[in-house]
Amino acid sequence: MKRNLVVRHKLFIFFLTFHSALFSYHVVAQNPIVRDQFTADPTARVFNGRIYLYPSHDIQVAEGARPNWFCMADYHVFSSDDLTSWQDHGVIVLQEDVPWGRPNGYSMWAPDCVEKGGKYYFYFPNGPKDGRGFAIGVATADLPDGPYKLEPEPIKGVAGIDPCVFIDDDGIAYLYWSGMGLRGAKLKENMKELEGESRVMEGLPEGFKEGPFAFKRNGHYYLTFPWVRKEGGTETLAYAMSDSPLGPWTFKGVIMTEHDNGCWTNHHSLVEYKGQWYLFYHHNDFSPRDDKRRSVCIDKIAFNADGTIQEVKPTLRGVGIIPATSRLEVDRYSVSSDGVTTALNDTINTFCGFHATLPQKGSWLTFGDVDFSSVTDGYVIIRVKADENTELAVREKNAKGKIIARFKVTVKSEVTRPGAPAPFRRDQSGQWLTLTLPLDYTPKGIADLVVTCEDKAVSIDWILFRNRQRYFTPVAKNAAPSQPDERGYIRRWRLLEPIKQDIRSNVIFTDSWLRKTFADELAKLSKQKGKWYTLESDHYNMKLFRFAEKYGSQLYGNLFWCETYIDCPEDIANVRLAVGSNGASMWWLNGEEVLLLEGDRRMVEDDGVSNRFTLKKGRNVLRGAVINGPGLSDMCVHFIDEKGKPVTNFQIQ
Ligand code: FUB
Repeated sequence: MKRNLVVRHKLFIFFLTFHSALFSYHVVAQNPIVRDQFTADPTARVFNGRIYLYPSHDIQVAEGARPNWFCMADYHVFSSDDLTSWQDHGVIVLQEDVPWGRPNGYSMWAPDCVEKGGKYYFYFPNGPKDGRGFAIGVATADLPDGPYKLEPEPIKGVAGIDPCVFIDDDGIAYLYWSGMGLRGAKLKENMKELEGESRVMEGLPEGFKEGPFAFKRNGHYYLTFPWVRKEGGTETLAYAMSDSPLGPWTFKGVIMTEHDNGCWTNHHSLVEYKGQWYLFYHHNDFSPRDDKRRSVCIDKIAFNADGTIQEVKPTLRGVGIIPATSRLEVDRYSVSSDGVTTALNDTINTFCGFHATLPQKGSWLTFGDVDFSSVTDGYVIIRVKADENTELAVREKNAKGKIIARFKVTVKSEVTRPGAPAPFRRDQSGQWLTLTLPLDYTPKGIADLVVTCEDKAVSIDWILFRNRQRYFTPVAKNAAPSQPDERGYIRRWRLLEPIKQDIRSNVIFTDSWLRKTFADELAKLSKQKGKWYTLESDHYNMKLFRFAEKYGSQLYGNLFWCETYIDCPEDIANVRLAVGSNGASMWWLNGEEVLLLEGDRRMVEDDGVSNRFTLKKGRNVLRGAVINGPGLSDMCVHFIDEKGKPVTNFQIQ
């Protein structure tokens, strides 16, 4: 039975590793940084310019494991080059494979990994097959993410947990661990044996200590460790300094105070990456009622001029610049107004993440360091839960900052903003809405994102930005003339801001109705106050609906005036205008009506073809009016010759 379990676990791990290798997970992370599994006891190392994370891997208590206790069966390694996007390289060591370990010990506690002479040495604690307590083993690899080859025996003379290896500037390596106090010893050149006896580190304060992490900075040696400073307390992170790698040490104080929710352990490492020091530590965010299932977090850490360390306050936001086009978990905010709260989305499946609640009008939260450089012009998508008529705004910089988009949630009409489309989706519970709105304003570069409650309470899960698909490009005043495309389609048009029409149904588009409407509108055209836009379409057709979406005040029920200047090198006789439009349209060449497409139409190429005419040498003015009630509007226009072939020997201004 036990063997079956082992085989099944191995198969499961094989699947996960294989799956990871094929589809290695990329998560864009705030705190906690790994969002699909528990991770604890983080050791971060920089290898070849990339940051590698070696945590232990908490799982729910497995059959045969000690109840209500730590339960760890393997190690994963993760890496990143920006501290926000983490790749899971899968399992590197599995308890069943450790030659000297208990195959079902579930005691793969805090590990470490260092590089020496181009080889990677992975150190890990585990329960030995033939005894109680813990031993520390080594596995070696040619690359930081393995494959790792396990040593047949654990390191002799070491009984304990939480190995940490520090290699000094002279190349001598030291092993520190927790076992009858915090101990340290030199390692032999082979990195797998102690050189002489170990000793208890002197000068450390009274109280429980474990999880040593040693490093050197500006000639100072540091020994940092989780420390229970008061009877019945929980772990802080603390440190001592020395001028020698094995002490004696001078105790300096606390780096991080006890977790305020009672999570008993903390465990950490410090690393410098791209000129900034970071503290990696753990907390039980994804398991608030069980502090043996923990998750790795990162925050910046700073040193004083004398080398002492400044205390770190844990943040939800964590570190790193996050692209606006990835999911911004704004519930992990940097700062907020009073009363803003966060809660799990699903208290059973906690990896569904969190949401933040802004309790009242005027509440806000700020999510720092969002990179907008890849957002040109597009949409903001936001997942919210709110009552009828609740309004919220997404802003730049602060609670009074420039509005990026403003939302009004109405349960019946879903979402409204004058003139804006708001596609939405509801989740299965019917409570959460995913709303999409065009941007009123696009921040530049790196900016802080702020969500403000403009009305009643609102809960927010995440926000992300999407670029608008490009439909056309504005043409500069002195731009060179354009050419018809290879099928003769005219892509450059001057378009007047859409003119609102009260049209409930397109069945009214009869010949007589259209003639009267167009004649009335044409008479008013020179007095129209709307703005003209010169645009080059990215497609053979001009997507008038998208034009209205960007420049209009309403999407549906519009009349579009379109003009283009056709410059011919010579007279071109026997030409016909061929048009498709959605909906009806009317066309004039040099002031003369040439074509009317009546009725409710879809845009079909060459749907209407005019009588023959001559395009005169020099400038010709082609003008069109497209009208549509409900539905998408667009049009495609080209000239064709006697044989129906496109006419292309002209330029367009
Ligand atoms: O993760 C198991 C143990 O909890 C570690 O080895 C300790 O440092 C503490 O974090």
